[in-house]
Amino acid sequence: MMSDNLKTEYDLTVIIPTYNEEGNIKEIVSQIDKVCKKAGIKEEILVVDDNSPDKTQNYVHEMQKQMDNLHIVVRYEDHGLSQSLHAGIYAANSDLIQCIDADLSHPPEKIPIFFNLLKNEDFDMVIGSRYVKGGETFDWPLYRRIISAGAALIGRSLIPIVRDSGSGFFAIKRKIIENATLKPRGFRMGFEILGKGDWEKVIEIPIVFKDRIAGESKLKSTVFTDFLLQCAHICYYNFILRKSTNIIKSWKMCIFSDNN
Ligand SMILES: Nc1nc2c(ncn2[C@@H]2O[C@H](COP(=O)(O)OP(=O)(O)OP(=O)(O)O)[C@@H](O)[C@H]2O)c(=O)[nH]1
Ligand SMILES: [Mg+2]
Repeated sequence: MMSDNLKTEYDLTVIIPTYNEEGNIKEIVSQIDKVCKKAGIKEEILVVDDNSPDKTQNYVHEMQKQMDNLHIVVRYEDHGLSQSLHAGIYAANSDLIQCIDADLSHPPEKIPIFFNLLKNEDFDMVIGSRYVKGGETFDWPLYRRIISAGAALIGRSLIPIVRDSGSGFFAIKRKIIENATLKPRGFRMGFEILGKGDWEKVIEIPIVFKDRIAGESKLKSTVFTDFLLQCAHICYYNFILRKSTNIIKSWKMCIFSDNN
């Protein structure tokens, strides 16, 4: 168990979920560390690995010899991306959390922008978005663009103020999930937080999403079913259990705001 004192030791925890990322882990860790050092952010880097059989863990242990801000959680059960992010958020030693993929698809140089919006502009959640002006996906085949845009559209039917609710590049204040009953599954942890978390101010910033170069995609055919189940649970949580008003709140924000 982490002591509460430690939570103030870092300004930000950057969580990297990994499964077989030996071709990317060293590069992403060093890029994050460089960007944060340059911006004066004292960051913890927390790798959450689902017991990868490749060299991901070995490389992290190697880098830990030079970096005392690099930590790793290895999970042995309930394999999954959202479950790993959830575990990482609870293991983090700071109250501001950034999630980023390991495969260099997300630009680490944007981390100081996320951090500033949480810390100084009082946003509760910041989302790196492919679907706002200036954002895009690079090198994606047509079928992937269609599936991703379709899922984004379904996401918008529940939380219309956010265009890219499926983005894995997002940052939160940890307090917004303290009282939420999250049911992490699939690849859309940010959407789970949007549907159930206790947020007031959310913003999207444009990102260019690049296709991975090293390693293989872990996207499974079940992610779409997971997403539909997640949508159903978010509706149940909002309308039957009445534990959140996020769907209605976000529709009201959308209707009464000039920006949407
Ligand atoms: N801990 C953990 N991490 C995972 C799991 N599945 C994927 N990841 C990590 O989550 C991030 C996103 O996974 P990707 O396979 O890149 O998924 P994607 O970006 O939607 O798909 P591509 O564009 O094809 O790469 C990467 O850092 C993966 O290593 C998992 O089951 N457990
Ligand atoms: Mg990827």
